Amino acid sequence: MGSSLGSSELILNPDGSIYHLNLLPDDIATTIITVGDPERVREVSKYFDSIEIKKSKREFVTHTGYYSGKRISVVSTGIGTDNIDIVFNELDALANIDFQSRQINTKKKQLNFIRVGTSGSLQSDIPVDSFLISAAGIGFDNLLHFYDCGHIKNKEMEQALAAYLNWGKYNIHPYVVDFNKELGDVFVSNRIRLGVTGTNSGFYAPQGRSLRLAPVIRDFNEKLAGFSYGDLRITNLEMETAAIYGIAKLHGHRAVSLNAILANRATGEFSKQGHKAIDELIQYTLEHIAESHLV
Ligand code: R1P
Repeated sequence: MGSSLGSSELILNPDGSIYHLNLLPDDIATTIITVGDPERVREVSKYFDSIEIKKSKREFVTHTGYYSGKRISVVSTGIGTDNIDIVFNELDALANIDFQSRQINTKKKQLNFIRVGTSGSLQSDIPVDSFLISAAGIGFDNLLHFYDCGHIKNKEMEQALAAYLNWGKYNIHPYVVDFNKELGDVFVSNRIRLGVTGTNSGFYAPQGRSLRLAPVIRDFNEKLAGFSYGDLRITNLEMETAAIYGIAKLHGHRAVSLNAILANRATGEFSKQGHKAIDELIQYTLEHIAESHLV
């Protein structure tokens, strides 16, 4: 028997639920859709045939139900990789830690994570309202640097990118983690393109935006758009994907990120029908889960 996790390590609420997500182990399905916006949870679960669980705390809203005979959870993460650390560690704890004994289960359960999010493209040929699967996530934030993660990264792409950007002087050391290809293949069609997604720790200067404050790296987006790695290029920016890929892979789970492109940063355009694009991506995601091997 291993040692049990202390009460400030595995924090449980008085009802036995996990600290931030407010969930019990049986509340989650094996297939979990994550969305940034808490309001988007009901935009997903409105398509379920039935909903059995509705729970929330802070920005973390969870609905679990059935779609086409498959049990699915949808969980909101809020914005940013700091929240991803909380949500994905707690979802893993729900699946792989016994809350009574506070011990890690010997038999590990693998979860499937599908992010359904919004994003801005870096190239003019990736139009607003189009869909994109992230084959890899590039983390410009710090989260993965706090974990022993050398074995799960795409070190080749990481080194090529570091040499190309040469941004060490800004203290930016991007990490690269690939999607789970088997899970990604579930969502491949001629409706959705494959890309590489940059994940940053902010929305304005960290994505090359300037209102009253100018970014230190003035050609941030152009520089990223100019990187190529084999057939791949950095296609879009958002705020969660690389961390999701990293924390999921470290725990042995499978993850894929699906993006509705709302902004085109090269042309300066922003979607006039963003809600419709997200709704179509939600329906696309659910239909592909229904037709897939996912249980
Ligand atoms: C910023 O507006 C938010 O939108 C994108 C970014 O990743 C960030 O979370 O995704 P969501 O629409 O899924 O939240």
